[in-house]
Amino acid sequence: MISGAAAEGAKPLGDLHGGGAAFVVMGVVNVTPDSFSDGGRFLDSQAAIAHGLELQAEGAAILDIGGESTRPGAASVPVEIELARVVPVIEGLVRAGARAAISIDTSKAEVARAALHAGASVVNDVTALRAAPEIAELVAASGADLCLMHMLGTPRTMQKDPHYDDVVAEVKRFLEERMAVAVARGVPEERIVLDPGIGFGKTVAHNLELLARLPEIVALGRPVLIGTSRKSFLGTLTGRDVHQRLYATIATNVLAYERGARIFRVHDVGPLHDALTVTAATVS
Ligand code: HH2
Repeated sequence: MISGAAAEGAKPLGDLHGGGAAFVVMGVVNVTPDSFSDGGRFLDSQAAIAHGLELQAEGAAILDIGGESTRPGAASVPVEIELARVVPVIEGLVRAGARAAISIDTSKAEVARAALHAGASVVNDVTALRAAPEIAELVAASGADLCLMHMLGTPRTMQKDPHYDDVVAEVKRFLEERMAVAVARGVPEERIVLDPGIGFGKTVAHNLELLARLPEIVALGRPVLIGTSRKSFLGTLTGRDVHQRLYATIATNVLAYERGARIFRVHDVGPLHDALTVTAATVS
């Protein structure tokens, strides 16, 4: 039995589906030297902990801690290094009394296990259990939530000429299949969150089509998480560099809320929280 925060019976993220105006902002805490927008800024664990607490104060209800970049072309990180990056940050946030749920952004079972022990209550697996299917059993045993994301290929290959006949139908089918795998391995359906994986093996047109037809993914009946924050398709559309994409990030998240997404993974929590508060009050 895992003894982290998940074991204390955190409310399932699944409660968010179809639940009217509720939304959750997931703040990004990258403990990496090479993440595409904030690499190296929070590699020191004290800086990462302070950043997480700041994002919580700005309205993040989940803090997503990552120790391996998934940017296009990124190389994988040895397990000991990933553990050394993320575990002290999770422990520090727990010690500091963080109220936000802690999510571990990993595809490695060893990292998921250690993070759950340290107090994480969400596992965010961008490979949707393809890299380490045993993450499902760890999640099931701990009572944590599990985010399953679509990616075509791996970070190393995903942006090399991605092709789909119908991107939305294919992403939907993939998420349905991965959810069935998670449930077969013991994860309760109400603990599963789905993510179409914006930017993970997609052209600009694919990303836009997924956003436009998001209700087809929402129709799977699980809360949908969306991650557009600062991503390169926004740079292509606006001509802005990575640190000037906040307005574009807000536009896509407001649109995604209106089309049924309920969890929003962003770097700039305060502005997104304001934008989604007004959006939710308007459209509900
Ligand atoms: N995007 C990134 C990382 N993890 N997880 C989910 N569920 N959805 C996403 O869209 C998503 C994700 C990439 O963003 P970032 O963490 O800022 O960059 P990097 O992977 O370079 O660390």
